[in-house]
Amino acid sequence: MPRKLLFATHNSHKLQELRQLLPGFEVLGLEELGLEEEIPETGRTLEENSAIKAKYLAKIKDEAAIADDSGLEVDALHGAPGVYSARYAEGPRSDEANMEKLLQALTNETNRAAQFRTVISLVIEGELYQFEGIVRGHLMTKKRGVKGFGYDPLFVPQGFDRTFAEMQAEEKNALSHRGKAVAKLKTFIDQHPQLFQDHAG
Ligand code: ITT
Repeated sequence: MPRKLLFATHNSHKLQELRQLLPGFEVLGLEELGLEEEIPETGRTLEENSAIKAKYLAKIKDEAAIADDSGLEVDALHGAPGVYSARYAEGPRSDEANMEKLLQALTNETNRAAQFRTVISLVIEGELYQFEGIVRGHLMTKKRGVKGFGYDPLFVPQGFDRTFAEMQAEEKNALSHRGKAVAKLKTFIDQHPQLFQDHAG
């Protein structure tokens, strides 16, 4: 029987990526757990919001839980949109509007360097553990590709000439901020089997 892992997300793309990255686990998102409400992300950093989401779910379910808070940090914008990446553009949440706003903010900007950063939180037995993943790269001046989600059509990881949206999921996962953070989470799980036997088995 695969071990269950509760994941405090409403983002179906993140959920899909986590499932691919953690094949030995049955990863359950908020919808499947019958939790429709938005968890208030009142923190000012990825670390804070990631912890808020994992603690919220761990408390409600009285079980171990994980969360992912992530963002695109653009060098020329001093790290923006960062923690505000999901709602960068005004109005209803839209990847398209976010990308348009970003392209406008970078008009005539020659420094296109950026990174995706994620902080995965694990709350287990009342303790919080965090795992960070970063992928550096640069931003295109036009969208390319249709795979992935969020800002993927604009982001080319270092050493490549294709955007994340032009890559198969496996290729993105092998390079991505989320892939790197999950690799650290996996190492932690392997090093603490007793924690997972008791609480998520
Ligand atoms: P949950 O809080 O429910 O997990 P969310 O989409 O609101 O989902 P965040 O608050 O962490 O998640 O916002 C992250 C945003 O950063 C996300 O909506 C995308 O716009 C962007 N982002 C994060 N990871 C990305 C990735 O792998 N590819 C492209 N964009 C990404």
